[in-house]
Amino acid sequence: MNSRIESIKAREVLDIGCLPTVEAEVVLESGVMASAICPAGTSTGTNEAKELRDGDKEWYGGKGVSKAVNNVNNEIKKNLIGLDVFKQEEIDKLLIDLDGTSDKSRLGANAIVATSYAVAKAAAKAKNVPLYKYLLGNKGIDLPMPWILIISGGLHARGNIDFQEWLVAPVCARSYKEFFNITWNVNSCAENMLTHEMKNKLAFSPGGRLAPIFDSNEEETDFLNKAIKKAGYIPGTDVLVYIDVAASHFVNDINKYNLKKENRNISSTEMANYLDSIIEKYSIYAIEDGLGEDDWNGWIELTDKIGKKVELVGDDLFVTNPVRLTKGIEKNIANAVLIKVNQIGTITEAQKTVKIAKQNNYRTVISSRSREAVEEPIIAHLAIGLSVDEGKMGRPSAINEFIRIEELLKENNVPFSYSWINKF
Ligand code: 2PG
Ligand code: MG
Repeated sequence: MNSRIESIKAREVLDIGCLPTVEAEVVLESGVMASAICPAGTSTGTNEAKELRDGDKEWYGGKGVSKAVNNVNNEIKKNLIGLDVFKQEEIDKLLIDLDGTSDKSRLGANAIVATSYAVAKAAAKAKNVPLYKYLLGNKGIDLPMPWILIISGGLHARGNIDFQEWLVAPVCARSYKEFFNITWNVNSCAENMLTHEMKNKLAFSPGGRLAPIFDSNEEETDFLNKAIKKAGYIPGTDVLVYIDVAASHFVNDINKYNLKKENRNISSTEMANYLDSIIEKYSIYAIEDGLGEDDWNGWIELTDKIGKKVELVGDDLFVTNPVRLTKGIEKNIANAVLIKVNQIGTITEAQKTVKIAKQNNYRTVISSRSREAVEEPIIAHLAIGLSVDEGKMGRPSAINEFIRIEELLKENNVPFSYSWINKF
């Protein structure tokens, strides 16, 4: 059978932040070959699957991934050779069982993710279809709503402000092509305002995004609101706004939320009230990780307060984990889940989480990690292929892939829809 895996090889390559990560390459008996690169997070949740880093200070300051690479080249390779590449679920299960831990820490989530990705890519290539189509099977093609990052904060921007991300989605667009032009307009207005009118606030994150230095999270939000208006759009109507509070990363020892720039330590209840006031005032559409990853009681209160007004997304809270999401659903917490394959480890597990979310009417938002390889556009395929509602797209590589996919679908008259057009 020529769809059998003939060999697997991994290597240490660099992500956008120039830190090592795992690339895996799968070769089939037919000669088909596909490779994939594992992403990494900067603000990771405590309950995520664990990537394996060498810890050898002489090798990339301890951040090397040669152990994870060796695990692919030896143990994983030995067990996957001869398997049918179309059996993604079985292969992912084998990877989980082989690792044997609950958090993928023995073989390394980075080794497992790169392998799971490369297997899926090789299977799609063997079928001669794009990866998203392979993952969709017979389901129809719906192009999800992207969210584009405009402002960075928190751990992504050396703490210029407490909250981590402000993103936009111009739902007044009628295609991806138009969509990305409008996000560019908003970003460009924001940058111009900072360059010409508010010079002392201008700053950039290590990832090259705007990271203005205002005195409060509300001022950052107000600034984005003004930039959207200046670009000629109505916030909350033409252009939706999404804030990733990433609150797990500023909870202090006494379980209070430490808003450094505002010089305040506030309780879950006060955080919920603060977020409530911001969403009302600035017509915010979505709030992610408004409270910390283990503040389950706080989340109940937050959901009661704003769950009907906004999309309330759990990232560090659920970590794409079916068990944590199920617990959240039982407690009636949040109403949307962020999906990051490397938080859980395999494509199959992420698909399971998406399924549980859909069955319970939770919105699904796939997300890039803050550190992806420049040439890896897999997130765009996963967004469409896993049928999620929305996608936080961090890098041009993913955006470019969306542009290509949209163009090809139109050129070839393939039927597809945009779930977000005319919805808001
Ligand atoms: C997040 C992500 C994506 P990171 O918190 O949602 O922006 O960041 O990859 O650093 O966890
Ligand atoms: Mg997040």
